[in-house]
Amino acid sequence: MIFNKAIETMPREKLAQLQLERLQATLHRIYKNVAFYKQSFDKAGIDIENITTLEHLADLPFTTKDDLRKSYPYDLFAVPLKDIVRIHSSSGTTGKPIVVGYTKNDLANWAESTARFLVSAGVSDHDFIQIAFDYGLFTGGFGFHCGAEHVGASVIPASSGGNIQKQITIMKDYKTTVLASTPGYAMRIAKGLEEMHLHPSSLNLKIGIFGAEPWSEHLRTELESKLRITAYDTYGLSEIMGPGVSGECSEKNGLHVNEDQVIVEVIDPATLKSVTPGDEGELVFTNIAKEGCPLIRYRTGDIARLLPGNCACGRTHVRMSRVSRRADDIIVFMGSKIAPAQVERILANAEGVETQFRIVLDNAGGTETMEIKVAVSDRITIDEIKILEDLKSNIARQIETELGLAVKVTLVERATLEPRDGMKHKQVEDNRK
Ligand code: DLL
Repeated sequence: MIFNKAIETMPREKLAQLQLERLQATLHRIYKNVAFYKQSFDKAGIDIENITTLEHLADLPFTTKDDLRKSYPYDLFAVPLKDIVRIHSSSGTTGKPIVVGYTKNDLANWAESTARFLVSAGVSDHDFIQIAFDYGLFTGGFGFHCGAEHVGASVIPASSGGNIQKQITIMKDYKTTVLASTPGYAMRIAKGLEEMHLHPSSLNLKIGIFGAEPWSEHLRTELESKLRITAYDTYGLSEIMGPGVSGECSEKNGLHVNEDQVIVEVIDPATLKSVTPGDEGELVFTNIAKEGCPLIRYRTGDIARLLPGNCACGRTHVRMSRVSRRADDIIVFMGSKIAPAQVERILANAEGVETQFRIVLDNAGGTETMEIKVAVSDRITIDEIKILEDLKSNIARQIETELGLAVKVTLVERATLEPRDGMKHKQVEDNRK
């Protein structure tokens, strides 16, 4: 099934024309209403009247996460605040979160965007969809909630708090047919079923919509077999829309990008030039239908590629591969995205420790764990036990308060934190399988 046939199967030429018209309208609005973009275009010597083809998009400057942080909270909004009807945000990597605002039209477009991917995964108004993405400032819960209502499915806004047993009981009693969550959370549900001695066939589940963090074909196979479902990948980011940017169809061979909402480019993060079509690089998105805070050429930090050729499902919108990795050092732990710089900032304010540290991630035993090894200051000797215990609990408390994560803190001597061969980022040791 295709939710919006006219848009999703639009001939490429017509789609390009629609994109150009929407791009031009967006550029005019932001040049007039957003001081950041006026300054940025003026500085780059851009006359937006000269953006007359889609190729000209490459002449425009990029927008970065840093630009969003500096504009905290509302400086990138392109409409008066009275027209903003919803605000979401995503945790910042250096303290300040980024904030996004939606107008009524933006919410309608967002619901339509996620609805398309639900329908392309086979969800209909006969389904019971349990949304186990977090509801709150994070876009996952509300993004899929509105899309699922738009489809007419019966929505169970379970969120991801609370314990897994409760989640499973709801799933069983309410006869849930679709689970929307992070793949990591779905794995916890699979493990919970085993612990509760419940066979997946005692549930009514048939579809899983998973995203918000990187996952693999291997994990897909595992989830499909453990939960007896067909699992689909769905991608998005708060800055651009939240979920609804791209999602898989029944072919499960790449994620269709909602190209009437965004223009996607893939660039080489080193040269900032477009890669050869089909090559891997950093995804860059431009909002062309957003009123609240449209972004131009936003650098996502996500590495993927665009797939050539047509899709057998009939949709004409381009497909992207899974996100293979991030260009930066952001790590995903239990559904939260953390930059090592956040830990560094907390340590910089802590007494008695250096700012050298290592984040050690593991999932031995099926549960993800994070340990933070911190170098003790030379001023404290490693056998001053009481002081060390206080230090550890202060840091752990600070991390829990600021990042919302329960972690184990271990104090070590600085020399033990020298990076070892094969470590991708010197501050992170990821032993997760
Ligand atoms: O994760 C929005 C979302 C919610 C997407 C629910 C899908 C489902 P943020 O918290 O801003 O927003 O995080 C965005 O998460 O830049 C990617 O690095 C990563 N990400 C999101 N989806 C995927 C995916 C939401 N399917 C960041 N595969 C993005 C790999 C993903 N990484």
